[in-house]
Amino acid sequence: MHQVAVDGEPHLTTNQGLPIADNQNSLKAGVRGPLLLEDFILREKITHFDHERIPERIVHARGSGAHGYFQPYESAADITSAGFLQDPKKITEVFVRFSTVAGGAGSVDLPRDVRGFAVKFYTEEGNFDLVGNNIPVFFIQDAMKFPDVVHAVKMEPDRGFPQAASAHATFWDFISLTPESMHMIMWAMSDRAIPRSLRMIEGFGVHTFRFITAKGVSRFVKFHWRPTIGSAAVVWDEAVKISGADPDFHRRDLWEAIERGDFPEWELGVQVIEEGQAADLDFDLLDPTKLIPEEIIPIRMLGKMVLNRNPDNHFAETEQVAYCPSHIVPGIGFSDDPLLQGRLFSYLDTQLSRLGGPNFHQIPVNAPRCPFANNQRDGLRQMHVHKGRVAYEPSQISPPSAPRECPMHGFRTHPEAETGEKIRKRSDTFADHYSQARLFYRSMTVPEQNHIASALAFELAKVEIVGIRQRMLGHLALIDPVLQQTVADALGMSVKESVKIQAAVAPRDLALSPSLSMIAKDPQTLKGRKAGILVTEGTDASTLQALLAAFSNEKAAVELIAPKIGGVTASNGSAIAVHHSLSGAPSVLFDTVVILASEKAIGDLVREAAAVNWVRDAFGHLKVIGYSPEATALMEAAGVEPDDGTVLLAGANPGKTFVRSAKQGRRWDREPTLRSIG
Ligand code: HDD
Repeated sequence: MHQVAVDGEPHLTTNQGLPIADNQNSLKAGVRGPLLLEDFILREKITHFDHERIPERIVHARGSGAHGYFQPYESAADITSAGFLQDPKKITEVFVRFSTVAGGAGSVDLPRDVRGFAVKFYTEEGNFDLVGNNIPVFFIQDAMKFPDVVHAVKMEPDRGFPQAASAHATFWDFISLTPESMHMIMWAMSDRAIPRSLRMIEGFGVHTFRFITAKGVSRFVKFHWRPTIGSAAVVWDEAVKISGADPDFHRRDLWEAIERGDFPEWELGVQVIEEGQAADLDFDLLDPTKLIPEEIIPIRMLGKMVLNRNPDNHFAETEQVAYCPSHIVPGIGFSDDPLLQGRLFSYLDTQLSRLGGPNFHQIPVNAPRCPFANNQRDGLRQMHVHKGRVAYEPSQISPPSAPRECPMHGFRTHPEAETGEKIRKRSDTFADHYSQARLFYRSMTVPEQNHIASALAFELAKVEIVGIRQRMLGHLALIDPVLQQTVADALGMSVKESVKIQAAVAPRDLALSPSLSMIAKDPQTLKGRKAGILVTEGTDASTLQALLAAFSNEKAAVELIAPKIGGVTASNGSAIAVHHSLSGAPSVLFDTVVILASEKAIGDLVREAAAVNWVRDAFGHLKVIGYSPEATALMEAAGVEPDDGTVLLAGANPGKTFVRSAKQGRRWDREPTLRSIG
């Protein structure tokens, strides 16, 4: 939009460019009279406002986006001819949108849910959209079932709740009758579904894709995104509380990290499977409910993505961005995965209704950065003024600049031989629904296994229909009998009540894959994490300085919290400005916390429920807590039993002492002393 300057001043105008004299008052018949229909300025403004919202995405409606770039480490020409993967100097612009799946656009950021991880690469050969999730497998094997699984998880249609939650009868009704979903259920009930930050999620292309070389050699690939600062989750009780304390927790975290220059980064990698190797795997590569353990086929890292710019406008970019798995570039191809094949249709179709017609590719966030030209014309929201009389080819009267086919460099589908009857049938090679569910569950550390059991018990306790719970217990028996027993106990049910499920293929004990565990891979870092320091009147200035320096050294963000937003005066008389008042910043918002209370302030803090809860929650959420000697009374009031994750800040170098402990992350060994499964 152009700024309208009259006399050197910027002016408000109507959409027709008419300068507006008064933006405060509508046109009335007398100062106290009714509004006049004649007021075209009011009508234009209100009409535009009335149409501000567009249909939200049926899934993944809640999303947060960012701009950035991708750069390869080296040429991947030996496996793909994709232009953006040929040269380590080539930088490709990207736009990423992270999302939850079930909730509406205004829902909270931290329900238990899968996270979408969609990347648009604006390559010189056209846009490549990698539309993945933070979980490497999916609930269903065939696109035919997608509307069913989505209707089951969305709020129930008669009552309009629950919003953004799978803990209700219709979801578990569907799941309990869909054995193919069991592997994904293990992931969805794991800590992966309550991430600490979008900056810390892994991403997966889920399906098997193809990489094709310039010579036409095709190999199968699975795409992986790995955050360079490691993956982490919150604990469930924290997720519940964060949803109230900051419904925008993930969106804000992503925005603030980019604003402070702490740019989120991921490595992009692929597992490469030679065509002949596919038959050696103990499952079908076309089945999207299966993964290939890294221990069997390691990931080859191709390059790094950095998100370094926040959107200028949430609606124009994050809301209007349109990803389609069918947006592909030469050197990359599809497999016959029946879920992927269905997606190739669905996304284009959804953009037509969401973005109002076939020209959504002209919206700036969607437009290729390379030139694009064809003979498609007109349509709703056409922004181009196409010139000339020819909108077809071949033509002998079109100008030399008219677009022509490009046999040398154009996209070619890999010529895979296909034969077969027309048939509606699931391949027998897709029938083992339990072995990889077991593999995932058994590859977790003990705390992670406990969390899966707790999540199942929580969710199933919200299902009032006993038969659904009994059927789920039957599935759990096939995944792991100990898990079945633990969940049954937590529900106050007996395993004898379980519905006996006949597995189409008896589950097998596959070799475990420790790389699936987040805790086992915890990088033990404070980088990208956030510390909260509670300060009071008279806080010891030198301890505070030592802590700030130590956190900065570790590249951790720090926020100060005081009983009042006006800040405090430290022991040396300096005024300390703070980011939050105590009531607005519960400890769930921080990865690690410190209480720097002074002698004169501690009495008031101990009497303040918000302060006691601050400490009690941080302890319950297994965080490392630092405290000044004067704050001991608050630790006691919160019922904290000192352990190696509670650090008394006394002696020389309190900053170093504290970060050494805080870097080790949550104290999982504290958990069994605080919480039972269920
Ligand atoms: Fe999908 C959106 C990821 C299966 C149909 N999907 C959507 C988004 C992500 C995924 C990340 C949000 C994109 C954005 O931020 O705008 N979807 C997946 C993954 C799947 C998957 C990883 C399985 C491996 N999806 C899937 C199937 C279908 C769809 C089987 C339909 C047959 N998905 C859609 C959709 C959405 C969508 C209805 C809603 C909004 C949109 O496309 O643009 O077309």
